[in-house]
Amino acid sequence: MLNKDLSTKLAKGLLVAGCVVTLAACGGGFGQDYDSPFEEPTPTPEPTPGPEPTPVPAPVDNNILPNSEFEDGSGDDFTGWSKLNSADTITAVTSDTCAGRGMQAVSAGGDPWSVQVSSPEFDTTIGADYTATMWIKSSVADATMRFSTSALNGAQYGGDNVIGTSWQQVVWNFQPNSDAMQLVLDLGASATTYLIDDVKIVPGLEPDPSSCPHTDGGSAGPTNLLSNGGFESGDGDAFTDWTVENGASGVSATAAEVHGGSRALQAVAAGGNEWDVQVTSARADTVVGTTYVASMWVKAAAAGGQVRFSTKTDIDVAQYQGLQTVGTDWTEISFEFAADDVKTSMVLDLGAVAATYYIDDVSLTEKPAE
Ligand SMILES: [Ca+2]
Ligand SMILES: [Ca+2]
Repeated sequence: MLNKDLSTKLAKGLLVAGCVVTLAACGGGFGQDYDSPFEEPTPTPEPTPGPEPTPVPAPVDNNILPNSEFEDGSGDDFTGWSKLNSADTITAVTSDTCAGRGMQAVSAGGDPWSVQVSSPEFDTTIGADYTATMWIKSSVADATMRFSTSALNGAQYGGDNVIGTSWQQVVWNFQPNSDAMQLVLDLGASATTYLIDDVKIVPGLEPDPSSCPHTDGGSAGPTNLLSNGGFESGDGDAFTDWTVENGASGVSATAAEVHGGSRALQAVAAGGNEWDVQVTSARADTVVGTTYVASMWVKAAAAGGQVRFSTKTDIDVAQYQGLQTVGTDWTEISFEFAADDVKTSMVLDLGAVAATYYIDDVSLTEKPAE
């Protein structure tokens, strides 16, 4: 069943791959001025489709695009995404999505770039094969949209995709011309309202194997009560919605060791008290007596690290997890506790032993009913 579905998608991917249009360079200046319309590309000859790929045995989530399911962001913002044109018409929706939050874009019909949004930047290998995918539906039949890229060495453009009124996955195979780029959604060509979710980029030629709505019934799972739990937002070594309480000189952002997205927290501890290196989340709304699960993904540069969660509230009675051993592979550490206040910050206590830690994808969720 799984393989059959996947084969269908792979075949679909190949079809679209046959329509790929690649433009190597399209004049200087692109990337500095996002408000300028793209130059129209000169189509290059269509590439010959490659051999039928061998279906992979099971879906593998190797997406490299941060916030690809639009779950992060408040109001109509999508963390890491930039609305380049017609920003007012690009909003967040929570119904009729693949799961959780999605993006709505209203277009009056015009130039492809007149409604335009770009993804967070992602690192690439120049010339390698990548596959961008997106789930999208239109309020009218036969709308057209395309993918493009924004990068130092010039934009690249996909061909037009015809979008109907049911959810469909559009696929674009491309070869980056720069070692970092943004994926751009050009949504302005048709007069329609689009709904969009699950924008993914994976290395290679096989499309992301996601379904829409998600096969778990459309639920995004428990809501993460922490904002910026993936540490994707923040300038320099700062992290939006996180506060370094102690040991700030050892806390920085890293792009080299990440569990998800393109940014994680690095903490260098000298060894001492648990709280000597301490990073605290923004306050989350919690219900007194309700059980919550805090989780972080963590690894250390060398074996023997020890970290823990604790809580911080206004009632000044913290709850502490026992120290958890951290090895050199990414490990998920979870801490279950009953909230004792209406606002709770999660605290990462990283100071106990001398180690360098990498931390990513911190979440706080209500424990599901059993
Ligand atoms: Ca979503
Ligand atoms: Ca991250």
